[in-house]
Amino acid sequence: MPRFLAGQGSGVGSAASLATLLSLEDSRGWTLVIDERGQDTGHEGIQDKPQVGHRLTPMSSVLRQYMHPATPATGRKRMSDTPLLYIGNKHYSSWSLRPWLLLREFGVDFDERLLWLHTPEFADAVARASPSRRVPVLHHAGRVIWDSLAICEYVNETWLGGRGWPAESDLRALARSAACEMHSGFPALRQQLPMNCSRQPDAYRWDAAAQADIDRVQALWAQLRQAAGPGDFLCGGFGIVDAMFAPVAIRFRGYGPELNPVSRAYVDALLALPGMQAWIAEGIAEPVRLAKYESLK
Ligand SMILES: N[C@@H](CCC(=O)N[C@@H](CS)C(=O)NCC(=O)O)C(=O)O
Repeated sequence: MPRFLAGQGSGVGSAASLATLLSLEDSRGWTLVIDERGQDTGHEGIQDKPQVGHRLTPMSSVLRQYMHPATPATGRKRMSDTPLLYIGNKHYSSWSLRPWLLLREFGVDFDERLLWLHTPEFADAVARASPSRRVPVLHHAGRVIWDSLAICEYVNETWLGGRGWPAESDLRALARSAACEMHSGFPALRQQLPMNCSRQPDAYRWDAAAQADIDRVQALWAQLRQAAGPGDFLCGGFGIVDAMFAPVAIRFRGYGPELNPVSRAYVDALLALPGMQAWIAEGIAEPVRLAKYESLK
């Protein structure tokens, strides 16, 4: 399958010049794959705005196959009540994976629409679909729910009858704390070990801050596993807290940090989920690669 891997393009300094460049090139039938560098915005893996150094790559029919039609405007009622989840590239979008996996593992019927991150099409479509201009965002029954954790809570209330969290209140409090810590924390882990579905461990190493995040994740996992008793997942059976940590399993698989036996077993259990295997396979099959994440060696 052809692959669209961005190279080290010449720098384009500002968002304004980038927008001009993109619209010009887009009207000539090109799409882009961005090589981003620069400051992390604190968001998981994928950066907020292109920074410097990007190059445009011709769009092929292969990539067109993956492009989804224009999205309905925010607030416009869809004919179907089937929930519609907007996601980013499966290869990289760790935030998107979380609610997608929850829906999938609990067997909720849903439609998905993939918006290619860092394309002009993404900017247009996400502006219509999501008030935060980020994915994931869920449309259901005239409602728009954005942000991964809010979507998981909505899924839990609407389709899971509360099964997304442990029934026992002490364990539920722990699970919620861990899920929220994942949602708001671990910046060095997210920045230096971005999710990349096809990555294999190599000589690439991270700094002490990222290692401290890795250690903290493992301590958290051990605490929950000990509190929960039997079962493969953090609170026994799969739930929201596991969906929140699912991208970490892909990170650990791809970068190969040393893991204790409890963490190893948990990562293996997450990676063995049918939903995880499907997401990873579909991510690997995508025709887009972002050089920023592919060049971590
Ligand atoms: N806190 C949000 C973060 C969502 C987020 O940052 N999503 C990224 C993709 S993984 C995004 O949409 N970025 C927009 C962009 O790159 O332009 C959540 O939990 O859903």
